[in-house]
Amino acid sequence: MKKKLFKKILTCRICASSNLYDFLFLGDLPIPNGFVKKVDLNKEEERYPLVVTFCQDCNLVQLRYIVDPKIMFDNYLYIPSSSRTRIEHFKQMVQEVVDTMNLDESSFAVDIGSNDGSLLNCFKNLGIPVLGVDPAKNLVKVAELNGIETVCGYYDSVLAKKILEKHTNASVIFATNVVAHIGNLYNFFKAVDILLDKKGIFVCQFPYILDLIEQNQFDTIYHEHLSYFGLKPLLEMAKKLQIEIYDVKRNDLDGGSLRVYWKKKLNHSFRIQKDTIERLLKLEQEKGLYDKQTYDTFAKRIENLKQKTKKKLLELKKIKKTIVGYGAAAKGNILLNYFRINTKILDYIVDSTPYKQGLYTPGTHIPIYDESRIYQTHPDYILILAWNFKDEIMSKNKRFRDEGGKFIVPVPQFHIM
Ligand code: JHZ
Repeated sequence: MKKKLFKKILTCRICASSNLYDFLFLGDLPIPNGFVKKVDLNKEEERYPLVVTFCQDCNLVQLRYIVDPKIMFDNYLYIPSSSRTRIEHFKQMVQEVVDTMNLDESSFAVDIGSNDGSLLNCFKNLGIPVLGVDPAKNLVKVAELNGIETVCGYYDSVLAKKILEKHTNASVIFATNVVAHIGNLYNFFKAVDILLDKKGIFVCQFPYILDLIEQNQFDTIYHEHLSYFGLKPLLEMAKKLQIEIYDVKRNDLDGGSLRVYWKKKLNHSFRIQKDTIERLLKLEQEKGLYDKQTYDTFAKRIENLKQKTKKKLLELKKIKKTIVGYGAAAKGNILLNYFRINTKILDYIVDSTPYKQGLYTPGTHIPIYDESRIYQTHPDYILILAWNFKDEIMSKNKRFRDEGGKFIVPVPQFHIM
């Protein structure tokens, strides 16, 4: 019998409550980074239910169905270095930590979900020793070629102890856009505690649920992201851990992210920013993040957005306009599949990631080319699927607009620029 590749969760990942409320069903979709080779276009793709649920006890928003991580991450085509904005963000984030922690060549920085080593490269350039951890075999090879030592595997307590056989405890551990991907959060955070130096800090960052809801960022909901964090459920989880949150900061990356700073409970060298934490909790409460109705309203808005967007794109096709996509992002693939946008609407998609070029988008089978194709075919409209980088994309394609082309930004609202 074929092994089941996904499972349904019955209890909350943080508080174990079964008081879960399903509020959004985006369909049975292929995994968002499951790009298809030309020879496989006629093969049926695996599809997995994308259902979002809200824990009415600790208020964690999470996926109902969990796909086996090996299917999603053992071979991974997304790389952070495809965006200048993200690399700039990494540089600033690293510099801030290096300054506040006074890190130097005797320190040790670890990045969990280190991908091609882009973040650690910022430490390396400052002379600080580094180690990456990532499950994607293909990307570990790339990181090693970039001179970033990387352990291949899924980070947990066993792996943390193995790292300690060869390395010292970490002065700083990063996990950017990683905690949302973790199934067993308690094991993961325990593993962070194991590897962290007693004076060290752990910094995690992820797309913030408040921005997701307010800005209609439904397309950042996909199989890779098991949890959609607000501050409250994280504080709930921290009660059972040996590490605690001492500060939180919002920023604009990826449409709005939350950066959370952790330290060991026994480390008193950092003051807990109680006011900042309380203020954010108050805001979450005021914005209705702890209320299931907020999520019902969100689901309705997304359905409306789908109808409106589809209608407008079809109107453009009716008057014979050509439209292409920009950025074969994971989020783009969710938008295309949920809105049912295929080659009848988009001729092709351009993407700067060499690993994605020559492949086809999962489910919708739109061909992916390098960015220069835009200037060979001169489309009328570009639909920016990587809307989180719309400024970067529009500024590097000024010529397209100068020549009469128009950009469409699909989120938070269909908008022609
Ligand atoms: P981007 C990934 O999501 C997956 P995606 C992951 N699960 C996650 O959590 C988020 O990142 C944060 C292209 N591009 O970064 C490159 C250009 O072609 O929004 C990328 O394929 N030209 C880890 O995939 C895509 O757009 C450009 O000038 O949604 C952007 O993908 C720029 C700026 C980007 O992540």
